[in-house]
Amino acid sequence: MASKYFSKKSVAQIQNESEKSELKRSLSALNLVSLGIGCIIGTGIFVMTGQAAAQFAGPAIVMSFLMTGLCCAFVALCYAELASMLPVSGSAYSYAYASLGEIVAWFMGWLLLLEYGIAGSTVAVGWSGYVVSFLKDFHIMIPPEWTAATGMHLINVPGEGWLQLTDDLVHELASKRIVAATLPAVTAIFNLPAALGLLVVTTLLVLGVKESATVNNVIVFIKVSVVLLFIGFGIFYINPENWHPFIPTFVPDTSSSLFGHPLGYYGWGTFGWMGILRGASYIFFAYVGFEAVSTAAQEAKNPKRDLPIGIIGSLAVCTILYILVSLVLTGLVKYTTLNVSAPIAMAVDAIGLPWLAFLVKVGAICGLSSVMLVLMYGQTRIFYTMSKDGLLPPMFSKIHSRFQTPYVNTILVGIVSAIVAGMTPIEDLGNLVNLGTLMAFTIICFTVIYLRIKEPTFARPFRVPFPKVTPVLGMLSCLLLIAPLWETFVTLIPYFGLGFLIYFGYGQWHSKQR
Ligand code: ALA
Repeated sequence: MASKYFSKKSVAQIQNESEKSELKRSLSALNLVSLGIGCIIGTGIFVMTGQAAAQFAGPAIVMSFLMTGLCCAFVALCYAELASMLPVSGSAYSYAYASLGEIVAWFMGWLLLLEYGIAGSTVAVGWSGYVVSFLKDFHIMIPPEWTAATGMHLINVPGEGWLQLTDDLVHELASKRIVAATLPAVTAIFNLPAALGLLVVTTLLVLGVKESATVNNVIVFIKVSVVLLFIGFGIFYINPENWHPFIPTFVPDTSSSLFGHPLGYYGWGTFGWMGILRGASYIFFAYVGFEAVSTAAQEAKNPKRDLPIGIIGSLAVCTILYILVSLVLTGLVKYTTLNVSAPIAMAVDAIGLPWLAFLVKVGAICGLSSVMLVLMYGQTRIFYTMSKDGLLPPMFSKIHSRFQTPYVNTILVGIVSAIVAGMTPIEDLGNLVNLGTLMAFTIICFTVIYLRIKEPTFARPFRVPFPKVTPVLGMLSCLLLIAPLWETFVTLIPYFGLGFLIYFGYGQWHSKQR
């Protein structure tokens, strides 16, 4: 009885679908590495690094990056084995369908909605921060109440502009003899640039604009150049004093508590070793996307060899860049000042290099636009595949007669992501994405172990080294990073419930496989 929920696509069927693909095989190993970098470098490094340093880890955010990089390396090896074995698009969802069965595949698809759809909203919020800052350089001011998540309190700090009102900010102003209550304040209504950005991306996707390999290469070039410029110039302005203390400890100062809790306290994991773990869990977002390479399986010239190169290569490049950026960033300014919406540009401004700040903003805006496009594209294609399999209604695979794109699906995803981006703070969005992705990664590592036992003889052009250890370490490190997200997990229980309701109410009755 239960077995029907675990019906599987056979590996032969998956390979058959792959061979029937009409897509042109044009991507080389280098194109695949570039595709990976195109999706990886984004809001995580341009925005969240600063926030995580200011709130959780201080300069030791570098250690958080190392930790998360290691976790992703285990997972990347597992992904590489599956991608070389089952070179189909649709990534983790398809792998689950071929190995663990339909209900797990459905659950995976539901998790990927967090990884791709909500990640699209998260990147849009990061993008909005840089757009607002960029426009301000040209004296174009968007009313502040339309630049942040619904309900967020903002105050206008002389010389710095509109900042989120926090206890720390009030305290910092007080130390400069400025009383926060006397400054102009507003409550935000909606993050309009973020929502508009997503709607533009949605329109492009409906019209069938898909990032070509060449456009991707150009954008990756711009993005990586800006990051290298930041590292190359920044290194000469580092003040090693900013790295002390490297692992700050939180000392509650209840005497100066402002809103009923000690200043600078961000809950469990505020600084210290636990702060490094919480920071690692938060900046995990910066790594999200390395497995997007696997979605290009049907367009790779030599998928069995090049997919592993693409996945592992892009992850390696980004890990090195992230570690250098976080070292330089926390060396340029005191970590406590980094809790702003465009921290890298702010740090460069602070050391007196406005031209570099300008370039950073341009690079971030271009780079984040392409990440949004890739993530939203990925989301619509996952829904498309699920609908083709009968697990979602046919409207999700309805193709526009002229543009040849799944337009209903794209418009729906676009509108929902835009509303979510306009109303939700980046921290909450990031936590949702991280939790969903880490859960998906845990299943991926488990799938490798499962298939090694169930299909030991199947051809694996890329094999995970130390197969008894690597996937287990992958699962354990994902679970470790999930631990700080337990509150987000609790808030997601209704979401998971809804997912199963849709599967039992719709999916199981319409599944083509069954
Ligand atoms: N890793 C991507 C980013 O940081 C999703 O924006």
